[in-house]
Amino acid sequence: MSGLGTIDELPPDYRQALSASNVLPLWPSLRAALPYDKPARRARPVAWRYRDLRPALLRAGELTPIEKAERRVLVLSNPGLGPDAMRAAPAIFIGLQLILPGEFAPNHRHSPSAVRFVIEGKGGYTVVQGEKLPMEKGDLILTPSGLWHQHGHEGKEPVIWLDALDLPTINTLEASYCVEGEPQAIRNEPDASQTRFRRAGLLPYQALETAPARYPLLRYPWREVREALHSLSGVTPTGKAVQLAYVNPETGAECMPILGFSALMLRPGETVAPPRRSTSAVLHVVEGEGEAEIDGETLAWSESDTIAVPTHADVRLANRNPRKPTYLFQVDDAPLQKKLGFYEVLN
Ligand code: 1HN
Repeated sequence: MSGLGTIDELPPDYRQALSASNVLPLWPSLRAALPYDKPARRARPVAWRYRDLRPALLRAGELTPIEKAERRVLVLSNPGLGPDAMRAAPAIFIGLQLILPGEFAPNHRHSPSAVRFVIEGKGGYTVVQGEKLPMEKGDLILTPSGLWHQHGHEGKEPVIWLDALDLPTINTLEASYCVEGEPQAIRNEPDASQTRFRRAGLLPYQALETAPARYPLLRYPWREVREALHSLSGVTPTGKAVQLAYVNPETGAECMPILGFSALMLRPGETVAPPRRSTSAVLHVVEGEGEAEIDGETLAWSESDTIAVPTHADVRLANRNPRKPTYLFQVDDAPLQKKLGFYEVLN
């Protein structure tokens, strides 16, 4: 693999002496740590089919009461990242969470940042710092680092959502921890998407006179995202991605510090080949059916499936339905890569 030698070429007494001093030679591992031209990727393209996950999640509802689980979550584990990896992609934790009618997931806050993307069911809600955020299919709900959050369910059917967290990065930093709290007092007013931030381009005037808030908007209703995708599609040439980024309305920057979120629309029969990027990503199907071709591997998808896309991958996304659009929700680690200065669009 390289001209740098292997650990076995070194005399045993030398290796033992290094090891006894808690020291390693770099050169046998240098090329693995720093490969030429392209990262050595362990994460694989993977599809998790909702028709397989849903029964398993409902069974977890029978097996494990919420009081015991705290959060009833099945974790999407990318097999390339090891047998028990709590990672769908290198920097992305994805879980599917179930909450049953009448259940309450207790108030806590933690150092990792999380978002929820609602898959099915009516009547679920999350409370963040006293703000009650209704959860309808396709809504994006933010629970940023350090903010109190609890979940509840006032409906009749199971509610299932996708959790996306920056947990892998926070864990690598050995900085992940959680604090429990008393149930929050809920403010009796609609969430900010219905009051302060009714439409893009308009801000409460006061926002111009103070420093921008870090997390002014915590809920992005799907109804509005879907409508905006349709409007954007009218001015986007066929084959070009119709894609909207979820941003902080006061700064225009990505809404969370490590993970980025966007919504994509593939028009009936359309294929889109986005440029290769240095980020990894997870795609979740909101509606529609089609195929992803990732580094030559074809993965079929239908509604509520979830797909992992490794870094530097060649990707083609095809909507196989000739009559209906497909909508995808994308999570990536672009905000972190941009902050670290190595984000690249490769072609
Ligand atoms: C968490 O706090 C939630 O609050 C969901 O709903 C998933 C996965 C790992 C660590 C914390 C939640 C989580 C989590």
